[in-house]
Amino acid sequence: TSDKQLTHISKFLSLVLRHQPKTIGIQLDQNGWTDVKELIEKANENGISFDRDTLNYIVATNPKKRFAFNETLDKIRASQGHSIEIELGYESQKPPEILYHGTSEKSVQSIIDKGLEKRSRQHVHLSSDIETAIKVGRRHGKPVVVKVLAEIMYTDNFQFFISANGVWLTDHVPARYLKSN
Ligand code: HQG
Repeated sequence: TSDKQLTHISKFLSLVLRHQPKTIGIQLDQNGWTDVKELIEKANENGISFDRDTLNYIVATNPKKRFAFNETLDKIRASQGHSIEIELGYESQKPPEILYHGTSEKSVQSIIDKGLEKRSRQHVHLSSDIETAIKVGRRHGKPVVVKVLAEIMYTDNFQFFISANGVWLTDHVPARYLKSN
């Protein structure tokens, strides 16, 4: 399997495990898990062919570690990024003093006015390092990094979660918790 094919399969997995399981007739349980055998079968029926070894390879080598198997290795889910409503079950934890959010230049004014909103996803996505935020922002245009006063938010009883692949998640960042420089 070539790198190009692996990326194609990985994008397909993001689509069905985060957004549209129904397009291939699979279901996610309330925690986002789906049966590995069924996923492979239904994917193959829908023209995306890969076997269990290839899936193992993708899960292990995916640059953002987007997918995870359960303990018994018969189920798989995306570790974050969902638009459909599921309960990831991560425990709330204290974030670092500052977390970063990458966005595009064109969204900055609206973010300063309204704070960070989760939009189509289940959470606002934040990172503990600026480099990751720049990459995330670049997906949307000219990147701008917004600083979030995460520890103060936490002290004010906002919840923060860290996904299995190291992305910080929260529900909403009111504008007053954005740092101005
Ligand atoms: C913006 C990728 C205007 C927000 C990444 C973002 C991440 C506002 C966009 C993950 C706003 C939503 C998520 C406001 C937020 N006014 N714009 N008030 N509040 N926005 O893609 O964080 O590669 O849903 O700045 O690495 O970009 O897919 O969120 O630009 O971890 O694994 O609304 O997706 O991971 O865009 O990215 P998205 P995101 P994967």
